[in-house]
Amino acid sequence: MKKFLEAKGLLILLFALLLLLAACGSADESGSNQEGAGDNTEQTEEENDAEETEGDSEEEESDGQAGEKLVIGFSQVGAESEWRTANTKSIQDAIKDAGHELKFSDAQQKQENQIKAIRSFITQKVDAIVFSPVVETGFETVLQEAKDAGIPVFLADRAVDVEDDSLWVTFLGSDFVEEGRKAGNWLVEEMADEEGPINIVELQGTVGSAPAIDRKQGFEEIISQEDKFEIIKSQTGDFTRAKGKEVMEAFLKSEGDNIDVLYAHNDDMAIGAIQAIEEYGLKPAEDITIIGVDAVKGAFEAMADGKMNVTIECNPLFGPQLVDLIEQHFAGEELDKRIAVEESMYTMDQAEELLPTREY
Ligand code: GYE
Repeated sequence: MKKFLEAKGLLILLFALLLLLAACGSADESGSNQEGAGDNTEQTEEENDAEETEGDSEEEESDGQAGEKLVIGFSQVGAESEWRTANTKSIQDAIKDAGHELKFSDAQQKQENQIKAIRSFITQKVDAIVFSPVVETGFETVLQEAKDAGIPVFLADRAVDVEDDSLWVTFLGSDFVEEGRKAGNWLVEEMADEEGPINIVELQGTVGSAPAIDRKQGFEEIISQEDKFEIIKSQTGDFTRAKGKEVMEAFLKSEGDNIDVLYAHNDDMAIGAIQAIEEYGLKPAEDITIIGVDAVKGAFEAMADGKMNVTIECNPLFGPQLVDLIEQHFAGEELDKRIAVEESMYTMDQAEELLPTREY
């Protein structure tokens, strides 16, 4: 019995020693890796057996290694516009072309659907999540859940408004404030010789979405520098043609000939509004100056027909760039928190020539 106790004591001592060694090893590892690659380096450490057997979910659920096939969950906003359709295809194609597996979810412009989709990606233990948030706020909890599960989140197209920016790896998307400024600057120049008041109606994007908030802000920042401009009506058209038409009908009903300019936060709403203007008996682009954002084919067609004046480019074709960033992350590279897509602006006189070359 004594011998047995002695042997047991020795075993316990040995085990404790082993545990101590394992603990030192893992502390060292995570320390050096965090410096090297930011917040989500846990992903590449799944070989740490001690942690694995203890059931640490952060370590368990990540098997993305550099050059490896990844399982990527993509929570998309919806299918509300031409821009969105092009963006969905670009991201889906890029993920598949790079040999990764895609799990896709369309939120139909509803935040609760996106929260559900992200939770389901977490349960399915995907390697990475691509997320285009419908609105900016209200995603803290679910993003924290993804972080706790050790799954890196890549924001595509739209930003979130959360305090802790370690909840996502990087944000790849357009500078919407700058797009609003471009729209404002174009109008200021176009109307340089006109006397005021110049009455503007605004079709806003989805309430609470980054592009709606930012495009409004950038535009107002510029036009507010001159007294002659006034936004007389501003309402959401939810980024869709149908809603754009419906709201423009209401604007025309109450303001009619008083309207000089339409600023639409996307081309689809502008195109819907053009129909409303024609049905009301006014000439789009002549009686009412029309500004859109996105530079989709539909806007080029409207401009070539002389029905729309200008569109500010917002490029949706960033799928390949996004996949590169995801792969860089899994290769241990540190990414900038904010990566902007470069874009331009196109007017009516360029439309016919450029239309055949437009990719979206
Ligand atoms: O401008 C609009 C779409 O988030 C940039 O969403 C995107 C916007 C785009 O529905 O057409």
